[in-house]
Amino acid sequence: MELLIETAGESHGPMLSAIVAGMPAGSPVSEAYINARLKARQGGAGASPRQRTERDEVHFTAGVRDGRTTGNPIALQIKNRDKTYESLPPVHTPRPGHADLAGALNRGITDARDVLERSSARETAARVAGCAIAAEFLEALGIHVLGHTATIHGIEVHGDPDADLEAARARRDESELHALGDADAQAEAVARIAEAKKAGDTLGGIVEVVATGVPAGLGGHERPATKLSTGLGAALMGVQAVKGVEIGLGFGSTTVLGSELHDVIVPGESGVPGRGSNNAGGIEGGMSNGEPIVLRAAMKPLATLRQALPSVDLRTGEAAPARVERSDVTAVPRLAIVAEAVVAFELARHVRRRFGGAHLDEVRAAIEAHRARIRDVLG
Ligand code: EPS
Repeated sequence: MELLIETAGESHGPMLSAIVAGMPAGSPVSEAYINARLKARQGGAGASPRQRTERDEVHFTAGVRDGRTTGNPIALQIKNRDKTYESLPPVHTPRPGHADLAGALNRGITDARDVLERSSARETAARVAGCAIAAEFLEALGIHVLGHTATIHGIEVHGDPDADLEAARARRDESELHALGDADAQAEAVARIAEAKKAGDTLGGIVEVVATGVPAGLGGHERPATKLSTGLGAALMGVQAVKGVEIGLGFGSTTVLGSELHDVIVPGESGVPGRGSNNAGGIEGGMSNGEPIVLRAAMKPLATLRQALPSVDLRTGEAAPARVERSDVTAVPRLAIVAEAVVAFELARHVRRRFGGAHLDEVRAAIEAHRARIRDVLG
């Protein structure tokens, strides 16, 4: 059973839509849960005034009844309040770093308006809503996923999540950076964002996503396409402005010895081995190994600067400053929410692939049977 999501919609069009297909019947779907995710996605230091205009709320038009999935494809909508698409001016001077120029070259056009309307991170509202359905499914199976901000422009605001990720989520949601680190570091990063705003500049950073309760053995080592790491990497790289992804120690693993890096295998409860550490980030050989999954995604500074960078008018080929569009100073705190959502969706996709099931209860029973078999064989 393949779980799929597609979104449609432009940043200033009338609405965003998503279709999610492949969910089992009987999985809880709460509008309050999804709207809380949408609200978190809109919040955070560095967001544009647009976020005060929009009040993102999900409306289901298919696949959900009485707070449960029916097993049919799910359709949802989020209305835009700023729906000025038709009257917005053409964009002939592409912004360096944005999709504008590459999109104009892709389509052979001199007005990038249609490109930037779709490449805008506004799309992530529909994606977060669709992915939240998968997150609720995972939670019903005891799998929890949390995204939080690790750094802003190099300032470390990382803090370790609580063992109970739901407690960490409450702490994360209280932080305007969506971070778990100490208050002084967070205050420094907030001040840095204010400085960048004053200077008409933008900032990047890193977010971390942690998943607990993931059954061991999701994914597969046999082919690149079966690897959990392939899917998770693609899910994160598919988010606007993400330029790099790490699993576990990631690039940091290149500067330590193998003897320091690899997580020793130790005797564990009921015969199933445990691990001495988790530098692998819960994934070995493209499969979940039963430890928490830990991923990081790097986001570049946003490409829309109030201090416009040099560009070219695509109609004349002459130098001209890039078009200035309203934008965020940084979207890193918001990426924490989006990254959490897409990771949850990808994990749910692998749960569906591995365990199938037409109803949530069937999926739950299949996971239990898998765990019982591992205990039987190794215990
Ligand atoms: C975005 C620019 C800003 C952001 C927008 C993404 O929009 P506007 O130009 O209308 O101010 O606020 O993000 C959202 C609206 C959203 O909901 O995420 C861009 O250029 O990508």
